[in-house]
Amino acid sequence: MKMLKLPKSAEAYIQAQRVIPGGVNSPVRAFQGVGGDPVYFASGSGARVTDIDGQDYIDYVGSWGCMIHGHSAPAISQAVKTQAERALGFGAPTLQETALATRLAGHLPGVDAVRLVNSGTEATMSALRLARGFTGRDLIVKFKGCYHGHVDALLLGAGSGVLTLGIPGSPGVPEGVVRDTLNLAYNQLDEVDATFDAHGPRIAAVILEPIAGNMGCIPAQAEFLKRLRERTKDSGSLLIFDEVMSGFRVGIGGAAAHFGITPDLVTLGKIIGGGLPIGAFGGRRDIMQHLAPEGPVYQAGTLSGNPIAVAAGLASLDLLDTPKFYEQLAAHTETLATGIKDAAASACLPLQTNQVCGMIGLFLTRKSAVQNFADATTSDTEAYAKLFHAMLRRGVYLAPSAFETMFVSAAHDQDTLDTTLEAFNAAFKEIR
Ligand code: KE4
Repeated sequence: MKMLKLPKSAEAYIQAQRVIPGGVNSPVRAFQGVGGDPVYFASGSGARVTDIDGQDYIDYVGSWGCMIHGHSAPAISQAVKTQAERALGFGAPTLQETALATRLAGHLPGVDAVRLVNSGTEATMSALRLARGFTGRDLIVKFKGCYHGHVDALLLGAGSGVLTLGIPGSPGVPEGVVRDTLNLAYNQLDEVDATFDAHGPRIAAVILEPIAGNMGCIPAQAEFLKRLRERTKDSGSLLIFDEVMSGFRVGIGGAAAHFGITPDLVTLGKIIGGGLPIGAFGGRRDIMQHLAPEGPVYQAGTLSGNPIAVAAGLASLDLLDTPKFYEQLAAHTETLATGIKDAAASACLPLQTNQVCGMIGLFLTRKSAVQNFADATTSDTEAYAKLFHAMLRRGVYLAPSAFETMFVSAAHDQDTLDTTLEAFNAAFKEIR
């Protein structure tokens, strides 16, 4: 009997599962949110990626938001090559680290000093420790549906992988570690007021995604952020904006500038490394100076400030720092979001979308608005899974989970958007 020739990705997945848990190095990649086997990619250029079977896709994951300039942007690749020929790393200070920290502080409201780390998780974990060390308090407030990496203290009711896998927290996180974490409803003022009325003087910090991207894309409401800023200031708690995803995506000053609200600390990742492993956290000098070796709060990292990642990050920021960049990205985001809504409407499919520059959230729900985790979970995840595969077959790679965000890059030009919208029109009609 002629054996059915499996696509190379399917073969690769079988091999990977022998030596990597679940065959992947990050859970969301395993397609458990949409079914089927993950696609293995071999190369990327601009808005497109190519899998190991030679199939091309228009990519709306972009390494989860890192590739705002598209894949293999020449200036970033060249910066990496040049640095790699000099040295891969020292575990000692380099001029480039100071240059990147200076650039970040120069663009981000309220940031006087920055510490570079290696991932978004490291950034949020370190920012929490710094906030607790600076205030001498233990309580942390987070919001349902916001994901801040796999930090023990924040892995409860998180978005992204945890939400997709339906694990409200995770085994292995000791009760004592989450005892001091409060998990409130996003965009809702009553729980914020009640929590600060009851616990204000004990709260070290509030951490949130000011533009959530891990329960689908849900921007905070201005009134909600304003209240958080007021209540944290009044109670001596710190406000931490987790901008690992939104930083340098929605604008050169991030969500803080977008909303005109200055946090006490901000966490960063993804775009500031041009796609290479990086994270950072920064904020007011009087807070940051509590970090070792200047202060008592310990934080460290062998590869923190690695020159290759920093070179890629500097090149990425150079490409962003032009007046037209965000204007063009916002215009393309608007074109795409509008086209997707029109396509769903013509297929008589219930669809809500949220969007900010460079980010689109798709919610297959009849709700008139999606403003928090409870709204987001009314999304029809089975319908999303069908949409995902209908689009994949048409050469468009969406996030393999209903609770992620579509990322638009500078490389998604009008032709790319037109091709994408043709695929959405056909896919919506197929799945209705
Ligand atoms: P990393 O440790 O994955 O670099 O960053 C964690 C993190 C922190 N904060 C926010 C707002 C984030 O979005 C993330 C990571 N984002 C997910 C995408 N939804 C990463 C994808 C994955 O987990 O594989």
